[in-house]
Amino acid sequence: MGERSHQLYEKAVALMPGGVNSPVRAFGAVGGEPFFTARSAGPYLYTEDGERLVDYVSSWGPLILGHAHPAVVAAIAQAAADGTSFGTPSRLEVELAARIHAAMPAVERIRMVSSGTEATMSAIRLARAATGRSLIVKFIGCYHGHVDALMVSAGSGMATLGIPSSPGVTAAAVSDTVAVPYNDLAAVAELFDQRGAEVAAVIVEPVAGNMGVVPPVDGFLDGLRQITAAHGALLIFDEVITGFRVAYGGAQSLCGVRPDLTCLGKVIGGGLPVGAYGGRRDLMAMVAPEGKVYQAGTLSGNPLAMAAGAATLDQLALPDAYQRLEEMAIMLADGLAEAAKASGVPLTVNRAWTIFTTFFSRTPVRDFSQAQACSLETYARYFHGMLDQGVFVAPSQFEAMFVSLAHDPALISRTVAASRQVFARLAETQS
Ligand code: KE4
Repeated sequence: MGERSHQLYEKAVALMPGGVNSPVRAFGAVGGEPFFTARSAGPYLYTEDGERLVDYVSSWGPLILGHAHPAVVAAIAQAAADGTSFGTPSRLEVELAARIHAAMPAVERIRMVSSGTEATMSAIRLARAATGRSLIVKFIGCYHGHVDALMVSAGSGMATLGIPSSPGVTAAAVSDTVAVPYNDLAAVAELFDQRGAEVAAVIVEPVAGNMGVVPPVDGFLDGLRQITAAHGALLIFDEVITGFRVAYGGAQSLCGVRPDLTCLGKVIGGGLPVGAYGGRRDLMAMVAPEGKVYQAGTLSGNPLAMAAGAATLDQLALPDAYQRLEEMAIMLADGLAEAAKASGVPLTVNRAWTIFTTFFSRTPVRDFSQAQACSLETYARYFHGMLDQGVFVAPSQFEAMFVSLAHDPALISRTVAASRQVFARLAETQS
């Protein structure tokens, strides 16, 4: 990358681990030094070295309107002029909470926090308190933030006892966590046959986005709903990615399954730090100060973040927003698939409404073990090839591609055209 990014990277590495404030930004999965962004607008990132990149990472999901949307910037500016934080309740918190509740009837009441991690951490604490049980069931390859109890990397195959996926996460912290393969309802049923009475909750991404996009197979989510209800366990939908991304009402509005608790983040903050958890009225009544389940946050419900989130949702509520997003996602996903096919590069594309992933695999990808079998080396070459063409896709095979309302069909066409050269070069070096 350019000289200014390199100089900044040198300074950044001296000050911050990997020179970044979140690991995936360091390009570790694809190699090379990360570029530094100076500013962004619409569908573009502008690097410190004057390059303009078409952005399909979307700050990992939040920037569904594109960067620096005028309505969002104006809302933040107005909120800032009225004060950056009050430490008291504010109208803006009520306004965002009301929008989310109206969009997601299962979210009968809600608590704002400052990240998706806080949302899932709080939701599992609440589930354990509400059921008096300890066991949490998650899925291999699903990521719910860096909560100790959910940092479990389990082997493939049947139910696997929690194995810490990071140093510093103790065996004790994950001793009440079990991971099973995504889309494997039989594995869930078997686990519940053996230990159902111990399970506080199943937490699931209703569309997996952290192994790359892996949609739920037919009956998977309905099955989770039935099994958890039958055993008195709660069902938690982690919609930090899918909430207001795949539809205004999130994945739960599309799959027809009503979770007991929902975790949100990303889009609801419009690019500012916001997470939230919410759900059944009787469960949320257990959260302090009404109940005894303690959870708190200095900047929870921050007025600037609330304003950015509300302004974002108001744009998404406009007619045809999701139709446009899905049409562009289809155009891009199909275009990339056709470009790869024309060059003879094996590619499997998984799409769920407005999000998708291009897997460098000859076979279907329905769980993490199949995602791991992809050619990560080819993905890395694809990433750099696209970057050389001025297109920024996720610097990891295990992430989603995001379009925004700032993209348009002409830009998608140019991206597909650029990809043809990239796939052609991949094919040359492949043979
Ligand atoms: P945050 O704490 O990063 O706001 O949210 C954690 C989280 C929870 N649940 C799901 C389904 C998520 O995808 C995430 C965070 N996603 C990652 C990558 N997809 C964010 C990128 C990063 O870690 O820098």
